[in-house]
Amino acid sequence: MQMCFRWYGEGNDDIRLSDIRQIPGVSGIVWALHEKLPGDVWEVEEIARVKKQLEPYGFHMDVVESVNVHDEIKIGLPTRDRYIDNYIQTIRNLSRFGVKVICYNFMPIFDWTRTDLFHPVGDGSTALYYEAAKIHNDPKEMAEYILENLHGLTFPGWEPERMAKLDQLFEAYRPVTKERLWENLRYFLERLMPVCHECGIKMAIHMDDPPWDIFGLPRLLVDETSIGRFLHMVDDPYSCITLCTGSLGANPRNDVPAIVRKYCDRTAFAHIRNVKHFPNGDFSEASHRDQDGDTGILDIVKAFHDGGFQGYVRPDHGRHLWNEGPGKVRPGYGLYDRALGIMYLLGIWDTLDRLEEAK
Ligand code: DNO
Repeated sequence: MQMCFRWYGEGNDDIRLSDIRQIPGVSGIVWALHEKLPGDVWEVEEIARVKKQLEPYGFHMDVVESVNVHDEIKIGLPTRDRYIDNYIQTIRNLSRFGVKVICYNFMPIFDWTRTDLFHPVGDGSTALYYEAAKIHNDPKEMAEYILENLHGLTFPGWEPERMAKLDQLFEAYRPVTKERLWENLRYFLERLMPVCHECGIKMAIHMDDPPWDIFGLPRLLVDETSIGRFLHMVDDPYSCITLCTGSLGANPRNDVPAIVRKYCDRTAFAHIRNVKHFPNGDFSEASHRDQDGDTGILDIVKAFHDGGFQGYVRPDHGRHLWNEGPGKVRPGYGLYDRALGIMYLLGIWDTLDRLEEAK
């Protein structure tokens, strides 16, 4: 397991690389060119700039999250090939810098979806929260709320340019049934695989968050069966998953440790976080500590350890602690709780290593 930390880039993240350097065990930065729109080519000079920023701290840049997929690819329009060619060029450019994994998603219109970005947890901290009843309402209202609370920060999947065209986007996705979306995903991946082999880069799809359809939009990667379908559909060692425990764990019926055991060998990247469920279908994000949520963090880490997981991992969202209030922190991506999460995950991992040595 190689521990990483997500960073949004110079001028786009209040957390400094020198802060991250002080968290024990972090070897790499999970990065992206956040100013790029889906469909743009990431140019060599732009990637080189990030490399130069990371180098003094000794961080690797093996994992990119995310090179976002253009809507025309997801919708399956005839013009998609142009954007797929751009994606391929980006893969080639990234490979010149030793990138090994691209985390991406295939969620229509919205990326992760929450109804409250600063919900009180009960201990003085706040966390991302999903109130099931609110999701039946107007998607525009939700998008406006989220953009307002990002306080001008860019968040992949929530590009203001795209959000301004929500009506058109919903219209364009109207013919895209779940089956067509699967088909469009297959088309995209099959075109990418030869270049992924050539460049040594794995495409690692992120789970859909939350793992069910929202606002009538289909979502694909939601449980053990759908992950199996995905891996079988393009059965290639370069088509992998980003196993996000919190996304899958939002559905209490998902046995996340069992899913880890089953698909560990095709997991290139793991996002580990904890979720607490409420009986009415709401959920809140929680600290990484096992008993603070319902996801089964101890069993999940044990499952990765038993599977000999060599891939990349990052703590996922954290709560907002201490001085990390609205306007002062990127929702879900504060410094402190993610650092605490890392120490918890590494504590479990190191103990399991020691127990194995003693056998
Ligand atoms: C949420 C993240 C996702 C993820 C994308 C990958 O915080 O886990 O936004 O980065 O879905 O494309």
